[in-house]
Amino acid sequence: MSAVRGADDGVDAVVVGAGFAGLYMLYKLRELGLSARGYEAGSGVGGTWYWNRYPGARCDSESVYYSYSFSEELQQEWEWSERYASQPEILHYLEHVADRFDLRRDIRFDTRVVAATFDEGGSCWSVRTDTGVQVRARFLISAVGCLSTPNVPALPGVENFRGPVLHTGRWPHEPVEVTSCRVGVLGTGSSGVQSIPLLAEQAEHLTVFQRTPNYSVPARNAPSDPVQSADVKANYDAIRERCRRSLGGFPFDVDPRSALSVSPEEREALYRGLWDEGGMRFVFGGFADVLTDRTANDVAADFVRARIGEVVREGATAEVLTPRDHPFGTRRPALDTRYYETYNRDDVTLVDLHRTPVEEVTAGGLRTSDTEYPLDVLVLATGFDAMTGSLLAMNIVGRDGVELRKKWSDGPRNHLGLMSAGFPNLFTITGPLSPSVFSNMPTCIEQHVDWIGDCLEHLRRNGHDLIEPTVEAEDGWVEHAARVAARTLLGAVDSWWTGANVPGKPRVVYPYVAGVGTYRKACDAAAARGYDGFVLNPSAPVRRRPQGAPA
Ligand code: NA7
Repeated sequence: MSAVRGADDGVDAVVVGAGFAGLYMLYKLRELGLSARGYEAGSGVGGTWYWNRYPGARCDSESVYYSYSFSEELQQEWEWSERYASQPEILHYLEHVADRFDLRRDIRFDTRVVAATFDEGGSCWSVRTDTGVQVRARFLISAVGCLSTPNVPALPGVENFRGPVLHTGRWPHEPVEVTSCRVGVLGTGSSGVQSIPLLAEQAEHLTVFQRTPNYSVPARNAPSDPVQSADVKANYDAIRERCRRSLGGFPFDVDPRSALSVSPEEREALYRGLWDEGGMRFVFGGFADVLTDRTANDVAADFVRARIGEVVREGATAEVLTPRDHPFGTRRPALDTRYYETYNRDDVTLVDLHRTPVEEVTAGGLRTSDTEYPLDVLVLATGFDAMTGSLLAMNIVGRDGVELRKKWSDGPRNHLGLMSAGFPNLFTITGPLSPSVFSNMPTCIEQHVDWIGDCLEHLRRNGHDLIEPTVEAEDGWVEHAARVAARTLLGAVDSWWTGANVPGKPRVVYPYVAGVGTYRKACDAAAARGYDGFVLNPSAPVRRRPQGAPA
């Protein structure tokens, strides 16, 4: 395997995106001796941590696990300052990684991939960018991230608003001064929950426009404890291995019992302990059936609801903030620092959009069905076209001129979340139908990059140029992922996990929810069996049923 023959500007691989996934992929390709070109729409590395600069932006995974494990030196030398790193610190970490491993020289910044077409004659990808560059590559590797295309709702009249309209996922790089401003925040997902307490402290008045109340768990952020950090570093191998075999990519797992098999006192004690520990331990460390049994789920949901009632002083406000329309954990729970306490402030107003929907944005504010709220700044914490938004925006065209967007018009179709039939040599790091956003992302990113690296090495050793899943394997995976999801409470709930937040988006459970450890075994098994479910070096399109043939 070598650079694409006959193409002056050919590289072995194009990697799209320079966040956690893209950086490690570039490192891996260099390690394999393959030439690579990275394209990144931002002016620097960082991906989601480059764009999400809103006040309070912070990781919901503890820093010591939300980090790379591929380099022992890196994980030993890097010191995190807090239990959960803030956006600037994670960005600094990724900049350090790019410099430490000299990755920037392979990346073209301020460059967005706008088209990628598989060239059957040349058995390679022809990739076009918005800067007019055309490059040919044997492999096309998407590292575009799961949460990178902002979901901007069509708000009537928004073009008339006199002040700035800021999406949390495209926050300005220069400081935003809101001290003497009336600020409105639309959205109470993780971005809203993180930014609202800080905006409330800064703004003259904050109005929060909430459609669906979210469950939020205290993060219990704190400065890093040097003794704990040293202990983690001394035991990193075992900790990382535990993450890789776990449900959520963390070094802790669910309690294997049913919530209903223990006494109310024992349940309360378990949840109280997890609540006091804070963060993802509460989300991923509860009883095994919390996401599969509605009654078991009520135990966790009631526990959180009771905490909201304890913190928020005004009863009517507490009720509006209390989620009752969906089970706990079926939408991504937020982690917070003083979120519910913020509603006890005199300079914060909560508007229930379920009761009084948005009618329009005016020049001076936002008008709901009963009131116009005067605003100087409007913050859209309205989320993302998650998991497929950025991937499909690349206009990927595979064999026979088939567009990925069309092929996936009823939902993503791929094998193991990694490759789609008819799109040879296209790999999707943390693609839909892989655990991705249902886990600690770096754990899954490293697993995918390692799997892809091993696969490329296997192709080279065996003299293959192409790899592509069979339609049968893909059908099997899509069906399996749907079956696993159907055993949970997730599918019935509107969320960005089910694509319900973007009008017209196909409605499926996008992440693979059987767990990180289970998923890893499936990927490892396919590789160990000589890439079972894939065809290597296919000279012709992989078997398709002839039209009209019996199914
Ligand atoms: P989310 O979790 O998708 O939250 C978006 C929020 O914006 C949510 O409260 C939505 O209400 C609200 N929203 C979206 N569109 C509208 C309109 N048109 N009107 C009113 N409210 C609206 O995105 P985040 O950025 O907070 O978090 C994304 C992930 O990033 C997060 O889970 C972490 O993994 C990191 P809705 O719930 O749809 O009623």
